Amino acid sequence: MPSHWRAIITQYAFSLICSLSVSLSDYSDFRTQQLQFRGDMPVARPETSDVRVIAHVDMDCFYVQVEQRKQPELRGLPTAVVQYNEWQGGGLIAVSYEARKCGVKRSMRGDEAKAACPEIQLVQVPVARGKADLNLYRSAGSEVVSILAQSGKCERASIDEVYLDLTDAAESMLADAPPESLELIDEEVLKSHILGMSRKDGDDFKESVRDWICRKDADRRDKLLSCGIIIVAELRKQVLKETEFTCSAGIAHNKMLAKLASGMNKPAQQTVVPYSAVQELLSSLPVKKMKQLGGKLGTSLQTDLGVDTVGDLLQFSETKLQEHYGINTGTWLWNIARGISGEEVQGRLLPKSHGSGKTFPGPRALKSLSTVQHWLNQLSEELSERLSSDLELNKRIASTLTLHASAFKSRDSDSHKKFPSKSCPLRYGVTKIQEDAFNLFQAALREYMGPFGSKPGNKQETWRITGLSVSASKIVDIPSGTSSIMRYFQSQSTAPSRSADGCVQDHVEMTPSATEGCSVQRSTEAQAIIHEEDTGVTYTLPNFENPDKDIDLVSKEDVVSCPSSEVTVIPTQLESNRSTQTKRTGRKINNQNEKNRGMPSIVDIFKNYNATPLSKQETQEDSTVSSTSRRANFSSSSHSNKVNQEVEERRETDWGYKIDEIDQSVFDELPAEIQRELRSFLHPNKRLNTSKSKGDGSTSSIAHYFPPLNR
Ligand code: TTP
Repeated sequence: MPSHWRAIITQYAFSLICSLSVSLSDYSDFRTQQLQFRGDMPVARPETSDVRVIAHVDMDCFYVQVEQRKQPELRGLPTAVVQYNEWQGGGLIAVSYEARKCGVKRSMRGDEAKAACPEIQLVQVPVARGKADLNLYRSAGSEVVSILAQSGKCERASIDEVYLDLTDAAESMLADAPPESLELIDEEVLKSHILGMSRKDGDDFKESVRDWICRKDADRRDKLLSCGIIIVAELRKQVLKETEFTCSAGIAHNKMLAKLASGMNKPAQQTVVPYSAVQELLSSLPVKKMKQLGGKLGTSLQTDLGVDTVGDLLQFSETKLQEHYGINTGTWLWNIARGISGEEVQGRLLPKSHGSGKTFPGPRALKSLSTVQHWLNQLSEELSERLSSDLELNKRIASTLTLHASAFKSRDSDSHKKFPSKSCPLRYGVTKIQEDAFNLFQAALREYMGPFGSKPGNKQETWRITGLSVSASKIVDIPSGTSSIMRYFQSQSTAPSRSADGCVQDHVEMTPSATEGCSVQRSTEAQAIIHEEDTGVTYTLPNFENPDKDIDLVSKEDVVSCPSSEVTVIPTQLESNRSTQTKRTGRKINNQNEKNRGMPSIVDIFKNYNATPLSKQETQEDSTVSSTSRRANFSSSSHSNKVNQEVEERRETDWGYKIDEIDQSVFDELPAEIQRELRSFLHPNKRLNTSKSKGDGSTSSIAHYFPPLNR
């Protein structure tokens, strides 16, 4: 085999074994993959000794602004965006500031809002597949991100929120054109709210701001913050000019403080937290308002330690807090009481995960497996569409599928029992996602109902589903050089079709066979789901999250957070059933029907590969070029390049880590020369997973997926 082909194949094998391992190894690597449980307890991260300048930018009444841009005649009028739902005029999800002045709140339904403000304009969220379609808002959010990302390291935190690390930009400004040297300070800068700024009676507000910003005797931290104020004001103006959207911002020395500040003066304003104002800010801040203290941890602080405000934590030593909450969380609490947070702005412009959800409140609660399946199919379709577009546009793939639901029982002896969340390896293709989502649901339902809950004939206990969502997480970039995988996916038909070997059953069995065909992982931390009806948004509320703003944060992110580390794989009989079953069907994957249903075989990928043969070195150079041009697309600024370089580095780490998860038995069945090539990719210090072959008498399917090229 020519060396350039080997190099190409090696790259494919490398990426496919890591990412598409569901089809290649019949889930075997997932069986050996033990993901670590990470609870939702906050963890202290060391704060750098260098002064940082961080901004949190939050769009004002975002969905309303998007709708007003579409219909300019609505500008200036009290307006609200309502969900797709006829009941009582639909629930409000975004309310303009004009409507807020009339007493309209997000918690209201359309009819209530009209009663409070008869002139209110209600705009319905766009609808697709019988549920809210948020694409319009997502792409509007992306427009904003692309502007903000030019200024420094940028982290998209939700559909309408962004963190920026402006340290480099502020330092450059301080070196080249410090505020005190500026003759003209923009009006937008002068409108900034600077916490703790002293102002003598009668002093003009803007003059006081100017004095604060231009103080010659200010310390370096405040000088950098002043530069941040000027930069953010300029960015907000640019966002307004280019997108017609207003936004508010918080500017501080860390993410935590910047986020707290951004909501303090809305709309279209910015708030600054100098070091000197931190204690005062925190002393009056109710613990529950602090990110990560909205849930059980905050409640425990209130009830067990009598802490009402974040500042109250100052009375406890670090050791005392560690005794109560463990070393990490204890230190984190000690730190936040002092406004210390080492959390860094991640250079991430794309969402961490994708989710699609819907609620079924009151009489619309789902009560049969067939209706659940119907809705899961819709949600899975939307999810699949977004995964395909992420793959196509961003060359990213997700590897974990998670099902969340909220439910209640008709005769509930255990009313607080949450419907468990379930995850499994994600298989691309609409039908696969639909099948897996439904299987996850059935597994979760069995657990929720308990051993006697839904025995056939047991009419006493029935269930109702009030919310459903599916999400895809553990998203990673495809390593460069795998362009034909993209081509393969593009050539795939995504038309859903009923699976011949599907595991869908329209009843709940209390035996494991109900989920045959699914490898089920149990989410160790059940996540509460709070949905807005029909918004298509799933609001996950991990324990200890702030139920107010943090729900927003997660929900707006379109993200159902399911980091791998929160999921524990529990190898079950079901998984080996799955392995066996998939092995049986593995050989068929080459036929057209199978192809249309989801995961490609590696053979098909090779068939579609038309690249001009290159030497191994050339291949690598080519990869570099492609990743460079991808970087160039993000931003031309050198800072951005640095950001993306970090992303590239992280990507390599991601894949390096995954290599360790390759099942030895899968590896053994690769052709010897490919094995050699693959080995050369492996980190010398890391070894392959040495778990034994499955021992069920069957051979792994990899050989069938991986015939010689000249076949
Ligand atoms: P938020 O930023 O929480 O609110 P907002 O932008 O509407 O208003 P504010 O000026 O106070 O920040 O949410 C951003 C968008 O997310 C919001 O416009 C609509 C959507 N959203 C929901 O769909 N459901 C919700 O429960 C929340 C909180 C937001």
